[in-house]
Amino acid sequence: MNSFEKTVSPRYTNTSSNQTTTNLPKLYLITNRNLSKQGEVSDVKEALESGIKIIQYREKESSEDHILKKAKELKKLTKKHNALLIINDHPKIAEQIGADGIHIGQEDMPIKEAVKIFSGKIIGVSVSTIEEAKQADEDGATYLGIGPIFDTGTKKDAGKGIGLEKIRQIKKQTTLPIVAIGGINKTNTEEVLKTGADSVAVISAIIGKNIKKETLSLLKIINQYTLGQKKTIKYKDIAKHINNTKI
Ligand code: TZP
Ligand code: MG
Repeated sequence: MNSFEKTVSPRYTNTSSNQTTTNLPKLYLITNRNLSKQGEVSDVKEALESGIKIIQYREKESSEDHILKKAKELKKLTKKHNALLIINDHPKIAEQIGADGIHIGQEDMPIKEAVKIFSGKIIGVSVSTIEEAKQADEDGATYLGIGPIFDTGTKKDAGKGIGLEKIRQIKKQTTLPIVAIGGINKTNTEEVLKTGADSVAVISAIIGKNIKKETLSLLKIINQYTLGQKKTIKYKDIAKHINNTKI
């Protein structure tokens, strides 16, 4: 296992038990320029300071120069906080700034091509059907973004929510880590996690709101759920969780 696999790869083989281990952070924040009140860089800085460990820079409207400049700033911040930075599309920019990975949709570059360019890095792929999920797994994706789970106003062309059952169905077909996305917020995070999703990705639950407050609320829900799932919890682990949650 190389240092990348140990620290950031969401899928690696645990050599002692020979089982696939998931270490994708459980709360995944995606930037959004339109909803942002203070700019994406400030949004990300506050979210990182509140404990978020994975950020996706997703920018659809700006020039490549602008995206490159912002991506560099975000990389500095995520590095400082020991968090992952994923770039939506823009493989060249992702490579140039040394991002931890890219996220691609069904209409973007072929997954196999991304695997060639980003070998050893994270390649997230958006899927909404079992067929797309199986194909992405076969082609070498490192995680699946499944959505939209619920209806969302943030991505206008996302279509209707596909529902929680779809996560359960896809989970039966793949061992890849699953990031659920679309309409996820404080009121439904727990039911999303109950499906077996490894991570929840959010935009409007955090962006455009009080970033620190909303991030901490979501992390608290996630930590409580995760603690509840553990069969044996050492006292030290509980103390660590409570400290991390800062509530
Ligand atoms: N992909 C599927 S739904 C979505 C994306 C990028 C938008 C999610 O935004 P929100 O505000 O968390 O529903
Ligand atoms: Mg895309």
